Amino acid sequence: MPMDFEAPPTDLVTLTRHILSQQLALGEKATGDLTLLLMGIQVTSKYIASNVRKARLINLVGLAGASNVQGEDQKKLDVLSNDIMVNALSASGKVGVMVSEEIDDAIIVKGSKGTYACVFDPLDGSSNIDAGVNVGTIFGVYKIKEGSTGGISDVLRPGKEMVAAGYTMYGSSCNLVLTTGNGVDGFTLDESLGEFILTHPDIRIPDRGKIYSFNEGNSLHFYPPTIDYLNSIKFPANNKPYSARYIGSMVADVHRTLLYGGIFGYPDDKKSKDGKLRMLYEAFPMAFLTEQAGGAAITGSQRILDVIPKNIHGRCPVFLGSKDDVADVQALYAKWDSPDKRW
Ligand code: AHM
Ligand code: MG
Repeated sequence: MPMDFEAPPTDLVTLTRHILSQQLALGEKATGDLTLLLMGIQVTSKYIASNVRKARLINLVGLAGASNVQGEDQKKLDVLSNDIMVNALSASGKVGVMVSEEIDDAIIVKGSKGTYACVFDPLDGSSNIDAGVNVGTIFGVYKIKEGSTGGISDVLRPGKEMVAAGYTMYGSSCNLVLTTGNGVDGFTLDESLGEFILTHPDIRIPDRGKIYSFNEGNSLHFYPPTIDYLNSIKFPANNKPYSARYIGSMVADVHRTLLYGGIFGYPDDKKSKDGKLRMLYEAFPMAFLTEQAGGAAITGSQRILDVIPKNIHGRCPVFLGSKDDVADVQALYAKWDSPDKRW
């Protein structure tokens, strides 16, 4: 019988249902371990989201009084988010090795028979935390190689070997964006249900965008290809310059780039020879997501997912987004990298 009112949808696709359906599609090959690990990340995201939202009210703003391995002051929310992630992933029983931005050494989960390694930045965008501006959790997952006893070699691997990656953005809405190597899907937390609902199925990044997202305050230090690239989109021959949008939280800047297209960049420069962003838990997961959405992600000259990390907190330059925009950067790097032009 037809309804005479606008009924709410009765067939909600929750994140749990989505992950389970991907597991079922794999048939008997699937062990369910990745499903349980991702369930753990889902719960941590809700818990961190709740703390971020209340931070100002429950004395969670400000410094924790310690610094991390990169010498950065840790905020209270950095420390809390890290503890939430480490506890939940250890308890999942599916993780043998973890790397967190907030912890100097890799964490080997004692007695775990976990078959996955998880790398994460528990709360990225520290400079924005206390202003209530968007921050996020970034994560990547490797499958521990057969025969490995679970150690640092399980994470010192190129990003192209990740089996899953994603981020949760804590903003005006809480969004979890995930890839397991089969496209990218975005979910929005319905706080009344306590569930992430599929709101952005099969995210595809446009081939070319109109927005650029760089910290141009570092221009003094930029190398010639970055300067040439930025000039080419600010003073183009067609008189249609790109718009600038830069939040300073990678999760938020990449989220916008995935949805609207354009380019996000944190280049290497004369001051920071490898750029700022950490390979394992910032550059790789975001590069994996971007490629899965049909975009591209490079260091300037090289595909990010091909880079082999030398240490767990190593950094690399990042240019990611619409594939035609990224190709323009790569062409300038190739030109400046020729023997007579090298900076
Ligand atoms: P963090 O891990 O200490 O938060 O630093 C990473 C953040 C990224 O989210 C963002 O893209 C970048 O640092 C912004 O850096 P800057 O303030 O130099 O523009
Ligand atoms: Mg970070």
